[in-house]
Amino acid sequence: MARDIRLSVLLVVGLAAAGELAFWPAAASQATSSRPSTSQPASTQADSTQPVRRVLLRQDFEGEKGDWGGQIITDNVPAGSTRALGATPTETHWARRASVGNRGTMRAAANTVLKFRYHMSKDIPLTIYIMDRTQKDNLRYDIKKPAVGRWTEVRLNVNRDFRRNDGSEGKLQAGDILTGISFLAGKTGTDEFDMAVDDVEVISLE
Ligand SMILES: [Ca+2]
Repeated sequence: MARDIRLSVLLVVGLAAAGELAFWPAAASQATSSRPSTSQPASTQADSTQPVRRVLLRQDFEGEKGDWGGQIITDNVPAGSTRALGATPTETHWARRASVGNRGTMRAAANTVLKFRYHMSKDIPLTIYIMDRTQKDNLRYDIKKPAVGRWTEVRLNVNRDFRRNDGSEGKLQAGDILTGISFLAGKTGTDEFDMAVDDVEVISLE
């Protein structure tokens, strides 16, 4: 009995190795034939569903005047840049604030990406607010442990990563109207440090 099983196993392995076993080549051919049959529609589909990329906001602070709040700095800026936006003290709550795009509006997509560079001189959490005018609340993201002493690039998916500032689980929805972006850190009267941002971009993918 055991010998029969061994022989059967050997037979199966032998036939399979020779490519003569009916179900194995069938499965293999199914696997290979499914590739060409699906690759064509898949690639067509991929082309037609390539997200449309729209730059909703791009600010490098290189121009003399722009839609921002803070103080232009020219020392210790990222490589390839001559100017960045330094955060300035606020009288209430936040020790430092820099803001961008307060006068315009942006329509969010299903995927709305925020990119920027920041520089912090101290290990103080960096909070980002994006005002969602449709939801009438700020959307918030916290960088709890920012890099200190070096320019660092951040890329966030606002729909996925940000939450409403009221503490609810509400998220950014496609079609929402966004306005200014604020970069905030520290507590007024307590924290002294330098913070700057550069190359702020909001991109919609839909
Ligand atoms: Ca710049």
